[in-house]
Amino acid sequence: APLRVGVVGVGVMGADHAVRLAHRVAGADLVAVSDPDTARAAELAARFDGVRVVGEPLDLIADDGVDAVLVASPGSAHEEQVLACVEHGKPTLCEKPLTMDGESSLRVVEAERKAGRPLVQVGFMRRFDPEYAEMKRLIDSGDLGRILLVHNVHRNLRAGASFRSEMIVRDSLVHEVDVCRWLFGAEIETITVLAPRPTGHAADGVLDPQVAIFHMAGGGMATTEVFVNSQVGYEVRCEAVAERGNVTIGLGQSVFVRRAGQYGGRIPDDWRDRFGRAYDLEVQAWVDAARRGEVAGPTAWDGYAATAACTAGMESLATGRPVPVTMADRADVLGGGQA
Ligand code: ISE
Repeated sequence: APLRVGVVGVGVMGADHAVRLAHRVAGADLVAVSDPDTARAAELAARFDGVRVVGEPLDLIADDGVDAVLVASPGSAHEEQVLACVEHGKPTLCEKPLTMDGESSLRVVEAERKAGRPLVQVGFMRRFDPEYAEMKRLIDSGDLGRILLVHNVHRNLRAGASFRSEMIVRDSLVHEVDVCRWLFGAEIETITVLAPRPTGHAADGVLDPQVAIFHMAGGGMATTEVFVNSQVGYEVRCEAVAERGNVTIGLGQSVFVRRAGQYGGRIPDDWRDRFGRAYDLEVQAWVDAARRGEVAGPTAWDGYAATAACTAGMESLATGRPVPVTMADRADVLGGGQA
């Protein structure tokens, strides 16, 4: 039988995932949506056949007619909702960030461990992007030698006034945190987040752009520019430098147009466009794994490691100093081998 999926939170990403689940993902039925804004939830549900609106997110999670939950609410609601999913034994795909800080993410890891089986996948969709996946494959093949350094650029067209300096770390830089842990196969030991003078296009008091430096366990390093009010469009680039070669992704040059004395291509407005394929592959992989009682890709531990690094990153942004990332010992928490 298809996996009956409920979506919690129907903002930009929740609505996007609902369409994906209803029309593009095999082996899943979108059966219910929930949002504190019930009018918005009802509007979304009306676009599909047989999708219920459940007023309370926790009621949707507990609902016997829902087998699995996609959590796309604001990050501040994640801890309570994901813990409830784990308690009900429901496979969960939680949008990033897993929770608001390292300590609360560790509570999720521990709850899942007590449940005794993998239930939580974190929405780091870049791991499913064909370009990032090919970069990872090349690095892991060893053909280019050891990976030494990664350079990232992460720009958004613009951000709302509520998108404060810390969110640039917690909600945006968190993607590079995950990408670098994944590419290096190592944790971030120390993180530094600095800011040049802010753009005049950022809201008052918001430090945008920012520059982050990760020192990885084992000696690798990464630099990242995050600029959420770039005025240009959605640009995500990554260059991995290894001993005998380097790999660049995100140049976005697939369609190249020449006209009227100019040449160029399109820059997407936002992540739904640039990473549309990655989200499709991610949600399909989640559904396939959930039906087998497994998790595909980024685990609760990955979500924890990312929020722990971002918690240190937010402190660094405030103090201007490098901050060590403090994390629980993996073997202590997970009891050896388990991912
Ligand atoms: C947003 O939440 C995302 O996840 C996007 O990928 C990122 O580019 C953006 O800055 C975040 O706000």
